[in-house]
Amino acid sequence: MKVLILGGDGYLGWPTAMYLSRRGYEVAVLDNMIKHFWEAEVGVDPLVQTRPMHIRSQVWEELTGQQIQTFVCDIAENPKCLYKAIDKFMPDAIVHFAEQPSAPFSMMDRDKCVTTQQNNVNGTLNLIFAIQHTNPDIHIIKLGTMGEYGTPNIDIEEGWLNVEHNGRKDRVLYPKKPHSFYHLSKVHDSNNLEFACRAWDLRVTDLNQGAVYGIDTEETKMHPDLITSFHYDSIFGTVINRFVVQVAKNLPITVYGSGNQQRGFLNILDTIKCIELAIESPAEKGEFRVFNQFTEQFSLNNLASMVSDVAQKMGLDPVVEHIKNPRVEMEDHYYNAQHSGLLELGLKPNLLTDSVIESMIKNVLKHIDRVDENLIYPKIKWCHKK
Ligand code: USQ
Repeated sequence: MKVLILGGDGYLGWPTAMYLSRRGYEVAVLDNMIKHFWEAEVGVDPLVQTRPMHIRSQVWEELTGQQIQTFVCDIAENPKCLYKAIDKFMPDAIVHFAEQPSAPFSMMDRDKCVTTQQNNVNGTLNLIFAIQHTNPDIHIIKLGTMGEYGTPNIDIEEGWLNVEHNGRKDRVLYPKKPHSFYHLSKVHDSNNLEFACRAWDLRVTDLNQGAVYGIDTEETKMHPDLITSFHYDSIFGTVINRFVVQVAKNLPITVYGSGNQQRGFLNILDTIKCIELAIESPAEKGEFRVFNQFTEQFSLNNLASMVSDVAQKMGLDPVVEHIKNPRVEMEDHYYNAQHSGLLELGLKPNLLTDSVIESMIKNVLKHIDRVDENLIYPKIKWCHKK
């Protein structure tokens, strides 16, 4: 089976490409490298510099004999190159990671907000049109986010909600109350994709993913040139990855606000497995299928104490600091999100155990001199007037 991965240079796209390639899929990656530009613009750097995508692909071929084709293309700005890549590679499935992934980046100023929404919404629209034009049978696997839902005071369902109103019943897309302009961009994507399924019989799986943690996979460990991009800064770093780096560097764990915020989380290994499961059981023609892609739910306080306990056992000296929340988000709220779809497809979760946290800390310690303390505290506020 042929799989084209959009955003194949990134934290999740590249390990997914290698995983699938190693398991017999014919894989191509496509990226415009814009993330490196955004990183330079906001002055951050991954923990370890990754090798360029085409070099990683060469190293992969030397190691495994498997080819990962590369396309350099901006799907938001230059849809023609996307059409061409699809025509040339003729994928059965397209995995779409090619989006600006940071909520703080999108809240920085007008320019970053517009960049985020243009990049994400236009890119997805161009993909929808490219598929309708080339081969409507291609299965789109789109990375959405649990943050699309926000923190409603009712149970979160998997994408859809059955409603009864004035004695009549219907099934509607779950109402969304996201946390940022970034999360909103994914809501817009979901709406556009759902419409394309209804209008043009496309087949789409929208994976509403929780915050991902983890540094490596079996494949990234095969060669130093195959590592993936890992961020710990306050713009592109996700919370568990940040906490782990903070204890390794002997800096306070930065819990925003009360720390009672609850979120869904998953290991990078499970992200990749979920993609494989979605590819193997495609959505039906005309179906907009949604899975909530996370394996465990924690409060930020839970996470801080889990990371802190492990760090202490390792002889480190962790401190938990509650700092003023730079975001506008509920801190005390109900949270109960369904997530049975991927388990039913066969997902066996890799949970956040002490040994997982320990191995992440050990991994960071190897590169500890690269950690820039200036990138730890958040500088972007949701409400500029506060
Ligand atoms: N937080 C802290 N301390 C920190 C960093 C974050 O307390 O040092 C808190 C935030 O206030 C928030 C929670 O941790 O309540 C999660 O923050 P995050 O930065 O890990 O996650 P988020 O901004 O929601 O975005 C990340 C990814 C995004 C993905 C999303 C899934 O960057 O691409 O869509 O996780 S989810 O969190 O389910 O929306």
